[in-house]
Amino acid sequence: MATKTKKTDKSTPSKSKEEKNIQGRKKSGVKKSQTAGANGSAKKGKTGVEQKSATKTAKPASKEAKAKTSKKTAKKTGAAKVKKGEFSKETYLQWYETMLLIRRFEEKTGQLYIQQKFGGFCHLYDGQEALVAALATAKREDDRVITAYRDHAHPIALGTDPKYVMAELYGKTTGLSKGKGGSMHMFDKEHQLYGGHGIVGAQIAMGAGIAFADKYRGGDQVTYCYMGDGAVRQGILHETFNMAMHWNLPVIFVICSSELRHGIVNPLQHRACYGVICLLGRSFIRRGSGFSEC
Ligand SMILES: Cc1ncc(C[n+]2csc(CCOP(=O)(O)OP(=O)(O)O)c2C)c(N)n1
Ligand SMILES: [Mg+2]
Repeated sequence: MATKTKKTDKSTPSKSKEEKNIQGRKKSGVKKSQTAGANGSAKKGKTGVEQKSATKTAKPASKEAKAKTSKKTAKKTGAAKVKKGEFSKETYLQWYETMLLIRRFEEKTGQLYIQQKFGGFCHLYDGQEALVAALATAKREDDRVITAYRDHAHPIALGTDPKYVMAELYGKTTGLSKGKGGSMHMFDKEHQLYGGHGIVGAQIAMGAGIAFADKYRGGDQVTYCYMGDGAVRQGILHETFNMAMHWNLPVIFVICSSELRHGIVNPLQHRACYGVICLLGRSFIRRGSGFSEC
């Protein structure tokens, strides 16, 4: 991300809407996880597409020189298109890279599971990769993430080396949860991933609890709480939404259907289901509260 060219270089990715939003809550500078890509390139010190553009555009220069480099950069990266759209080309590439990494990882995981190389459960996330890839971009380094049992993709999107996820599947001590959790219980302290939970809906209340703790301590972190559409029918969701609304908790509930996998969605059923979820969500929108639909 090109943060230093904010005033002069309007065509650089730094102007894109999502990056502005990310920086809105930031206390100082752009953090590593947002600049270097969500696929672990920050951790490994690789030069991600965003890093490249940042180094190219961050050089101090005169106004004329800056204008020239901005045109050149725009030509090379296609950043000029950002003016019309909301996201930069770099961001799209970053998302694609993350989605592809997750898909390839899960394809291999599925094969190994069928070959009975590891035991326990194995829930895949294919078809839902875009969700974690996009939200990993929005997430600040210290924001929290909690999800259900379909959780291989989350640590990968957050920047964990996939080998630690695979080690967890194999029950190795080098795994994310020291081999004690397996497929459904991926935890990653470094990336603020609070699991991986097997009980449908359990993470809903825990997500709100984490958000409450942050608010209570005076922090400005946000908790991303993922759930499947089936979890919406759990009673705890209603209790949690109610409390989150009243206490104005910094928690984002992300609901996604695993039926998106392989495009097996029945459009009518799908629409009906999401219609109900939207109505339910709307009933918790209160004036002055942070609740809103998207
Ligand atoms: C409290 C509870 N009830 C039932 C189950 C059994 N169960 C496992 S997966 C599942 C479906 C959950 O659907 P959804 O939340 O939409 O997640 P998806 O698998 O579609 O991602 C159920 C009912 C469970 N794990 N926990
Ligand atoms: Mg579902």
